[in-house]
Amino acid sequence: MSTVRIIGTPMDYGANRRGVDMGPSAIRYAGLADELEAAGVDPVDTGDLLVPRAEARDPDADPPTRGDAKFLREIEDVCSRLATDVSETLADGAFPLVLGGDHSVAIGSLNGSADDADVGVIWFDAHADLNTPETSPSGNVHGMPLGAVLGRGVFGQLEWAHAPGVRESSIAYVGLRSIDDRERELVQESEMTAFTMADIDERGITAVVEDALAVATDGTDGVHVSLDLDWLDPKTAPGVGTPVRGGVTYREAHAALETISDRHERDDVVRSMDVVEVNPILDEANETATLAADLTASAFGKRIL
Ligand code: 4U7
Ligand code: MN
Ligand code: MN
Ligand code: MN
Repeated sequence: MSTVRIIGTPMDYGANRRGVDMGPSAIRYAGLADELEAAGVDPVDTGDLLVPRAEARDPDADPPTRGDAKFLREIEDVCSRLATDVSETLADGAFPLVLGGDHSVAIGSLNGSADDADVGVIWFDAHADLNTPETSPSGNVHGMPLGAVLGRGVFGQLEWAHAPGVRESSIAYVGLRSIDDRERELVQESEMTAFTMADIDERGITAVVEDALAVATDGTDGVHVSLDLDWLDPKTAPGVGTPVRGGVTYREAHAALETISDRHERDDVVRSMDVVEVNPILDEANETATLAADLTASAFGKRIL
């Protein structure tokens, strides 16, 4: 039975402090560990990384922004420790499952996962998250994790952010539907593969996820799955900070993660995962956290029969 190490990362600096720091508790409360056990894996919860309250910072210290990326120094501190935990988990032969937190936690997960390996990425998200401080319209780092690991813009000089083991050509987006004008050009000029909602409409979720798996496994040592809950339609997942209409349905989401776990059961391809952007403040009776726990269990092999 494989061991899944749950690493809570209650950080909301990247989403400009809006409540996603409560995501790990909410997902645990929704029964994640029991669901994983039912799926046939052995969950070990290592608790939460320490994420200092931004309010507790010395008010006389430098301002919380660096260039056009808010809280970048605080994010560096958390992501550096997360990267260490993720790479140690892999070295111990266990599977790192990171609970966010906002999507900037993926900078830590990916630096850890790709510490000593070439890693492909499947990015389930409404958004492209490819901004840099130079291009971001908001300054929020949760819109920049892929820009960071690819070392774009100023991130090229930040070793904690840039993950050279993640190659552009091994990244596949699934479900894109909200993209800034500048980001659209960046995606089009890049070597990444982008499956939009329109591709899912046309071809069906299973075919699209199989293609995404082909991209992320080609020439890599394994795949990192990053699940942003705003990938789903806000009617199904209301507890997210940046909802966008027209997302995948409950069934499509399950089918996608079941397709991932079917492939994983054959070839052992998935090496790390994060589940991010659950915002309990905006949720309805923990619905989105429950969905997050459920989808994660599907990714680890939970089935109806
Ligand atoms: B998420 C945005 F401008 N692109 O950069 C930005 F629209 O992790 C949104 O996918 C980012 O939830 C969304 O701030 C980040 C914006
Ligand atoms: Mn995201
Ligand atoms: Mn998103
Ligand atoms: Mn690095």
